[in-house]
This record gives sequence, structure tokens and C-alpha cells, in this order.
Amino acid sequence: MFSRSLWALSAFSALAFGAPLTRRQATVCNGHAELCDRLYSNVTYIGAHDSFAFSSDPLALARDQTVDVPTQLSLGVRLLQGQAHTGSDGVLHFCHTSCALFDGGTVADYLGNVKTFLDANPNEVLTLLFTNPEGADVSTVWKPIFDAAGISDLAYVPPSIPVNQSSWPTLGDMISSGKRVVVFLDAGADGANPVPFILPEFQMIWETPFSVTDASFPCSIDRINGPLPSEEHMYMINHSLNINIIPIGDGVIVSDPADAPTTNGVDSILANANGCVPLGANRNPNFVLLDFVDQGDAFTAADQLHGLASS
Ligand SMILES: *[C@@H]1O[C@H](CO)[C@@H](O)[C@H](O)[C@H]1NC(C)=O
Ligand SMILES: *[C@@H]1O[C@H](CO)[C@@H](O)[C@H](O)[C@H]1NC(C)=O
Ligand SMILES: CC(=O)N[C@H]1CO[C@H](CO)[C@@H](O)[C@@H]1O
Repeated sequence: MFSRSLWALSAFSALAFGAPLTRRQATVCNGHAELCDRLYSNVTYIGAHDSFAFSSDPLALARDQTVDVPTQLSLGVRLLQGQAHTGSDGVLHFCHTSCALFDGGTVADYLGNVKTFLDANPNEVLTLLFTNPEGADVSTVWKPIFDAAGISDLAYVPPSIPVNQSSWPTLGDMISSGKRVVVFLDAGADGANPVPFILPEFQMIWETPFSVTDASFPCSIDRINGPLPSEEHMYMINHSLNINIIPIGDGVIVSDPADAPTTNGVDSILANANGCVPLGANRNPNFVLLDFVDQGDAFTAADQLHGLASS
């Protein structure tokens, strides 16, 4: 009895004093044990293009998604893309081209939804890739919104920028350290007052062209920045097929929902990925950016790119 309680006491003190020193090591990362040891840069994430621009109304031509952000995340989306504009209320919104055309609400509300997901899913690494066409200031406009949403503390801060292919942490390390959100901005992140967790996208990611209307998705490097060579970048395929609804002059290009089941199917995604592998230092794409991500079979394609059986 005595020795038993002594044992219990020592077990208790090991828990109380020892446990905080050893971090809980993640055993399942983004849904798969196999991904825990992979570098962040060696994983393929399915992304939702214009994630905020969701509508179930087929007449909403400016929509690029059918289901809302929490549903996208529950399906397995791990890259959320959004385009920020200042609304008429003076705060940052996610809007498609302009807030008059499609207003997806404030960035603050959006990030609140993201935080709810992160809290409920502690073993998930998530990437946020936002565009900043109006050049909103990172330290005075963007950072306070991330701070208020409680996401800044979860954001990964690299030891130095840019991060090359081999210098990203593993998913397991990101989850164990709690720094499991990676934030990229396409413009304005490398100005005079940078924010350590808001990373300049094109120094670390290159993209294929956008507004593609060719269903064979020929691969090329479109947007990229130095100083790292392209093979030290991660890369994103903009895998959404557009149609020109007014084929006069420059036309009017909108995303084509009727084609989404095919475009987001395994064959189309793998063909696009394979076409890019030679440009991507023989690596698979890191990010597959899709419209209407609830359609097709993108998550099976990602499993295949990871060499995993379908989950
Ligand atoms: C990526 O992960 C796979 C599977 O673990 C591994 O075989 C490959 O060597 C890794 N690639 C790099 C560049 O680390
Ligand atoms: C990648 O970055 C690390 C750390 O900055 C550096 O030690 C390494 O030499 C770099 N590798 C390449 C291939 O540039
Ligand atoms: C058509 C398409 O998906 N285009 C997008 C490609 O990705 C960039 C985001 O980084 C967007 O700006 C484009 O709209």
C-alpha cells in the first residue's frame, strides 16, 4: 500500500514536473501519421481559391466556391486564399475584384472562423495565402486583425527569410510547437516594417499562370521573386478552369462550375501536377488551388501525390 502510493506520488511528480519539459509529439498530422515526419515543403495541400467567395446561388457569377469556409476546412482544405480590399466601412474585407461585386465580409470575421477550426483541430497545419492588391500595411492593418483573432500566436515565424526547400520544419514539429499556421501575402510583406509571421509569398512560392482557359493546363512559372532559385521555392498550381462568357475584346472570364467535377478530378489534377514536376525540381506541387473545392476528388489526388492509400 505504502510503496504503491509512493509510486503514485512519483508518477504524479513526473507528470507535474517532467511533462512540461517534454513536448507532446504529434502522431497524426493533417490526417495521416505518415505526414508527421515530412517537411512542410514536402506535402501537397488542397487550397480553396477565393475561399470567401462562396454562394449556393448559381447566378452569383463572382462566386468561386459553393460551400462556406468551415465546410471547406472540414472537407480537408488546408490552404485558404483570399483577396483583401478596404470596405466602405474603412476596414479590411475579402472581396472578389471589388467589394461592390462580391463582399465576403471582414477579414476579422473570417479569421474568427479560422480560429474556431484551429482550436477544434489541434493536429492540423494550415496555410493562409492572402492577396493585398491595395497594399494595406502589414504592421498597422494586417497584424492587429491576426492578433485580435488569436492567430498570431499560432503563426510560424522562420529563423530567416526566405526559407528554402530543406529549411522548413516538419508537420510534426509545427504541431508540437503550436506554430502550425503559415501566413503568406502576395504583396507588401517585405516593406519597411515587416511582421515576422507575415511572409512574402513569391520569395518562397512560385505560381503557374492564372485565368487559365486551356483544360490541358500547360505548366509554366508565372509569378516568382528572388533571391532563391526556382528549385528552392515551393510551388502552387492554379488549377481552376475559366470560361470566357463574353468573347469580345479581352472578354469576361469567370470560373466554370459545370466543369469543376472534371477539373477537380484525380486525372486532371495529376496531369497538371506531372506537367509541373520538371519545373519544380522533380517535386510535386505544394499547393493545388481550386474553385468549387467541394466538387471532384481533389483529396484523393493529394493522397496519391503523397503516395498514400486513399483515406
Ligand atoms: C519527401 O517525402 C518523401 C516521403 O517521405 C521522401 O521519400 C522524399 O525524400 C522527401 N523529399 C524531400 C525533398 O525531402
Ligand atoms: C537552405 O538554407 C539553409 C539555412 O539558411 C542553409 O544552411 C542551406 O545551405 C540552404 N540550402 C540551399 C540549397 O540553399
Ligand atoms: C484563376 C486563378 O485561380 N487565379 C488565381 C491564381 O492564384 C492567385 C493567388 O495567389 C490569384 O490571384 C489568382 O486569382
